[in-house]
Amino acid sequence: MKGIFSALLVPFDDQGRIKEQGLREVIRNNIDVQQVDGLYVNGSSGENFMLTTDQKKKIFEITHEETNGAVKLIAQVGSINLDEAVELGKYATELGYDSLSAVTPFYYKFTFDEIKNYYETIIEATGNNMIIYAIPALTGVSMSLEQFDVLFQNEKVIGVKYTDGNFFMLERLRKKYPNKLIYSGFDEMLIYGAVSGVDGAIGSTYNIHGNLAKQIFEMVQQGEVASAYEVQHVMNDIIEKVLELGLYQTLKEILNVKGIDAGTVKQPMSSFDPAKREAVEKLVRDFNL
Ligand code: NAY
Repeated sequence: MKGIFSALLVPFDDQGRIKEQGLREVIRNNIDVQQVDGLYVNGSSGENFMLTTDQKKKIFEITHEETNGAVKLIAQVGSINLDEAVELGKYATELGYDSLSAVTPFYYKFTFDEIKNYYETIIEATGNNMIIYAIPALTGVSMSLEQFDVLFQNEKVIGVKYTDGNFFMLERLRKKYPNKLIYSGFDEMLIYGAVSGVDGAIGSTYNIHGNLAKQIFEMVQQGEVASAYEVQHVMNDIIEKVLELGLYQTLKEILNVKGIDAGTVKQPMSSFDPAKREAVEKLVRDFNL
């Protein structure tokens, strides 16, 4: 379960339907070209929170079939509809996903006891392992070290996907929990996570440059931090441009330029602006993506 995981992008057509063949192409690119160690399925980058339960199941199913055991699979099943989270958790577990993950419940100001109960309910119903998905910038849920402590007491909670820039907290978690899996969540900060001793990283941009992420991660593990920093500079030049042009739309358009059918994003996100196509083509050329 260690290493670089792509937060899998999902191609949609302009009616919001999943492009199955395109999804298979995105998966193959991740495995065969980027050579990532695993896929994080139905996360933010998969536009999960805009999908129906059936669409989420379909994505779990296609991904499981296409990967056919080649890489590790984490199923993000979190939902503020706990019944849906349980249903998806059972579904992914039956398919054989290596672990579940669930975003902290959001929108309503849930108490910590409610958050704890949410995780315990999914774990109990599925019997599968759980990786907490902490992303305070999007959920507004910022857990304290003491609260992580409580969740980590459950041995089925095997780790956390830590999408935050609080490296003091990350260091504290690492020291206290050498045996829990910690995944770094912001691609532009990968090197800092790697230096902090994370077990891996999960990110959207690894769909287009997972190979660079692997280099950074491996260099840091071999003590070659200065070289890793050079690669992070390159990765961040790409990420900076992607963020400027629009995150998911641009990641998909980069794949489209390369001949991988990544489709478009799901409404209410607005589709890629064709006026930006030239800038994307230049990005692909300049960085040999
Ligand atoms: C997810 O579930 O897809 C993720 O959270 C992956 C982490 C990404 N966060 C979001 C909100 O997309 O890869 C990051 C992020 O896109 C990247 O660092 C660019 O900011």
